[in-house]
Amino acid sequence: MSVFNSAPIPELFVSHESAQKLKHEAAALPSWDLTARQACDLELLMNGGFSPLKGFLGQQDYDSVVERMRLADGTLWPMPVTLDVSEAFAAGVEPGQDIALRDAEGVILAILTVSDKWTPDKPREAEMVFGADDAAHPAVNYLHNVAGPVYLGGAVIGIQAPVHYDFKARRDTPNELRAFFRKMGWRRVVAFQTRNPLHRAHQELTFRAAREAQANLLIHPVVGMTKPGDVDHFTRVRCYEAVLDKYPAATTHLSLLNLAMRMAGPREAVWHGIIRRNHGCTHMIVGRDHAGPGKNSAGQDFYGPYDAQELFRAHQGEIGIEMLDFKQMVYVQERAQYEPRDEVAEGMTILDISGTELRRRLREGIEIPEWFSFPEVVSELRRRYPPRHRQGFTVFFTGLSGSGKSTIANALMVKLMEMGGRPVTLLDGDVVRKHLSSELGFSKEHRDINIRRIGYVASEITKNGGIALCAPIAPYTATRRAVREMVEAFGAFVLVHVATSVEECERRDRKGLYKLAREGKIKEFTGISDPYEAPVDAELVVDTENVDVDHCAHQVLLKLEAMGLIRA
Ligand code: PPS
Repeated sequence: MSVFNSAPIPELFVSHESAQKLKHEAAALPSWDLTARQACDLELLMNGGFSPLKGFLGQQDYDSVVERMRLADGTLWPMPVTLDVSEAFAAGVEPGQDIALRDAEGVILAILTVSDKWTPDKPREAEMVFGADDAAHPAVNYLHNVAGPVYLGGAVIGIQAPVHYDFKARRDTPNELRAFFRKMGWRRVVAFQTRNPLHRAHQELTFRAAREAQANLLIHPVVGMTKPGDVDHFTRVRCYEAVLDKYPAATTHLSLLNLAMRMAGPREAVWHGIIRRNHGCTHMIVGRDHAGPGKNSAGQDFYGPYDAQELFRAHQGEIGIEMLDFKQMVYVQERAQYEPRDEVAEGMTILDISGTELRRRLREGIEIPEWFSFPEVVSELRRRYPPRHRQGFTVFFTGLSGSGKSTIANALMVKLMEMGGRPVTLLDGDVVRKHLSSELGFSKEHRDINIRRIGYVASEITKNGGIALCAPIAPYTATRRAVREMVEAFGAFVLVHVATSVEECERRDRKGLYKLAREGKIKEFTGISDPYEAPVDAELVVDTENVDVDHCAHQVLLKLEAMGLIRA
């Protein structure tokens, strides 16, 4: 174990000449536009990061990975790496056929020789791989609400690697890293996997690990996809660069890994180990709650804080890399240094700032102490996360037709404009259907497209520091959640449920639509002949019965004030 092997790892790319030829031939093949996650997976398949995989898993390997964490031939592999597609696309593809895999701009990156096509049992995949079929887990949510219903498996022929325009010099393939280690004479390398900015606790952890293993250090942050709501990778890389000169240059390297994380805790830790082995590392740090997905829908942790270390330990020999396990690092005030929580002497004062507390301090512009982080890192974070009253945000009203969403949203808009400071845009249901979604009807599919468009525009407005007020019906929980995720990447998302009952809406029937719906003249009418899933995650529920509009809008205003989004 942990024998340094600097020999190149097999890649799936064909020669430059073959690639040119194949590219022309592939243009005529059925082609699949890769999703962001699939593009990450394909990159690591092609460059050997996912070795020994030779392509997207076929059905037999998939079943075996899901069931027992191994490929069908018994090789340890903990994560299903599958190509999920739509039913419509799958219908036109049969095993034995080649398809072209294209990036978002249409560039052909690879050819997949389809060996298998099947409809996976997603609840089973969720239970077995992620530990619960609970949509509070980001990967389970992805599985059910983002991934297509059909999987294609087969060998990949690599034509070209996805192009990245950002931080080019900081990205290395497994073979580039192996060559670098060889050149530097590094025979022992400990990898530090991270999806967060580096604070002092992390630095101490990496110092201790390198010392313990007498190894060089590879800071290996994930820049592909991480947990929704994480600090974006642009900001993080600037933070990493800011602290790099606090490390000894001769024994430290920073390299970015374009992995799409699944937040699968223990299984993910094993996967990370295999990936780091492929990148030429001999050791890997596994800390507390490695690749943890947060709380489940009952408010409990999905995995125990040290489950990942246990599973890694049990498979260490096969992973081929040594684990350096650490308990949580905490700051001991009297000793003015970081120590693993279980080594702190009795009677000492432990200081710690959680991720949630850090976000609160940034949001509210409160001091972040020097013992916690480096001033350079804090200033990058402050640049990215100005206090809330200077950030953009979205207020998303949901409720039945005629519930009063638009009226309240209009009143709120005027009040916000009166206050000034940020531009306000109202994306009202009817207005959106006129300008953005005129071709859409009211089927579930069309409603979802409509809401995602609204979410996209709202997230852009939020990103650019404005206020977006949305007032569609938005009857489906999963779609509202998708919009929340889009917006929360850039600012606050305030869901307001205008909870007027269907009886009251029908009694008011301001547009005469309920009457038509009852008569069957309008089909798929929300609340009458189509579902409305009332939110359980609303920041505010307003009751419009016996309350005037002005008061409702004022309630929202008070909520925004309480959240620090506007100043009194
Ligand atoms: S959705 O589900 O969110 O996409 O709907 P939305 O775009 O908000 O709907 C906007 C208005 O369309 C009118 N309308 C219907 N609503 C529901 N079901 C059916 N079948 C339907 N047909 C037309 C309705 O007046 C909605 O207006 P609001 O502003 O909600 O009263």
